[in-house]
Amino acid sequence: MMGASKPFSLLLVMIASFQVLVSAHTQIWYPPWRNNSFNTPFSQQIYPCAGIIDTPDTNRTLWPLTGGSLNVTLHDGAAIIFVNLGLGVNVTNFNISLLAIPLNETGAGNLCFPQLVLPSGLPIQEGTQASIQFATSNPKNGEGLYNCADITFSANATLLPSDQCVNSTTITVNSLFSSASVSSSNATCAASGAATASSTAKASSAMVVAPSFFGLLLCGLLAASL
Ligand SMILES: *[C@@H]1O[C@H](CO)[C@@H](O)[C@H](O)[C@H]1NC(C)=O
Ligand SMILES: *[C@@H]1O[C@H](CO)[C@@H](O)[C@H](O)[C@H]1NC(C)=O
Ligand SMILES: *[C@@H]1O[C@H](CO)[C@@H](O)[C@H](O)[C@H]1NC(C)=O
Ligand SMILES: *[C@@H]1O[C@H](CO)[C@@H](O)[C@H](O)[C@H]1NC(C)=O
Ligand SMILES: *[C@@H]1O[C@H](CO)[C@@H](O)[C@H](O)[C@H]1NC(C)=O
Ligand SMILES: *[C@@H]1O[C@H](CO)[C@@H](O)[C@H](O)[C@H]1NC(C)=O
Ligand SMILES: *[C@@H]1O[C@H](CO)[C@@H](O)[C@H](O)[C@H]1NC(C)=O
Ligand SMILES: *[C@@H]1O[C@H](CO)[C@@H](O)[C@H](O)[C@H]1NC(C)=O
Ligand SMILES: *[C@@H]1O[C@H](CO)[C@@H](O)[C@H](O)[C@H]1NC(C)=O
Ligand SMILES: [Cu+2]
Repeated sequence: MMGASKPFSLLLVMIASFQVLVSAHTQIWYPPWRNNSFNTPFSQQIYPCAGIIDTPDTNRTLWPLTGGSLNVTLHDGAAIIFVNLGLGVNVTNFNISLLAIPLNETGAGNLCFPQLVLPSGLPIQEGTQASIQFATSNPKNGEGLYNCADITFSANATLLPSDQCVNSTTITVNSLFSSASVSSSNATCAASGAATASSTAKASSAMVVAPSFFGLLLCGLLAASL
């Protein structure tokens, strides 16, 4: 009986690890993430930081005052990527965007930003504590995944050396809607409207909710900024 249960439990372990791989989402390597969000009771689906609290034990990485490196892995096939910053400890309001326009990413692999540029005018000085939120949205169903890394801004910090900051050749990254003109709000809104209309023909209506939502959101943002 024992002999028979061993391969069976091995199979269970294999199924369990396969499920982890299937649901494996994103991972922050640098600055080191708050904790391993693949472990229970954490879940990357929990906003804003996978259900992981910023405790006094949390690792805080020194990060340059003018913006630092971010090294992540995307395990899924496609993602709309946002990188946000929240100032302070235990922040819940990640209201500073470190990407001017969200990124449209396809393929699984590593993505490394040598230096994310900070918006000007932030109240950041030596020792300011903050958290970086790496947020992705599944372009097919809108599922959001979140991971956070905690930092302390400092002039002592360095950027990652280039041999430790590389993008995989397996992934493609563009600005969201880069194929459409962003020179006027009309062009972008017309393009996203057309994309929604054409995908409605071949996909269920639920599948197009997220793209059309992003289209409207981006149209609204662009219209507001014009
Ligand atoms: C960046 O991520 C890749 C794996 O995806 C890893 O090999 C490399 O060590 C990471 N670098 C740092 C500094 O975290
Ligand atoms: C915090 O950093 C230490 C030293 O780099 C490392 O050993 C530890 O695993 C990190 N903790 C977490 C939760 O990642
Ligand atoms: C963040 O808040 C939690 C719960 O309110 C608390 O336990 C924790 O110590 C706080 N973290 C820091 C770094 O103060
Ligand atoms: C990371 O999470 C584990 C539970 O998975 C917990 O035991 C540990 O204290 C956490 N580490 C930090 C630095 O919060
Ligand atoms: C972000 O939120 C904080 C706290 O709610 C607020 O003080 C700050 O002005 C906000 N910053 C921006 C850029 O909106
Ligand atoms: C940066 O280095 C200086 C000199 O070693 C030190 O006094 C200061 O505390 C460091 N800053 C941080 C945020 O660690
Ligand atoms: C990786 O791709 C991102 C997004 O296109 C880009 O900003 C970054 O500079 C690339 N990293 C490297 C090391 O070329
Ligand atoms: C994202 O990129 C993929 C392939 O690179 C492209 O087919 C798709 O239309 C793009 N989506 C948006 C919303 O820009
Ligand atoms: C934007 O589109 C509307 C309706 O399609 C049109 O009336 C208007 O002239 C367009 N504006 C520009 C700047 O192209
Ligand atoms: Cu996933």
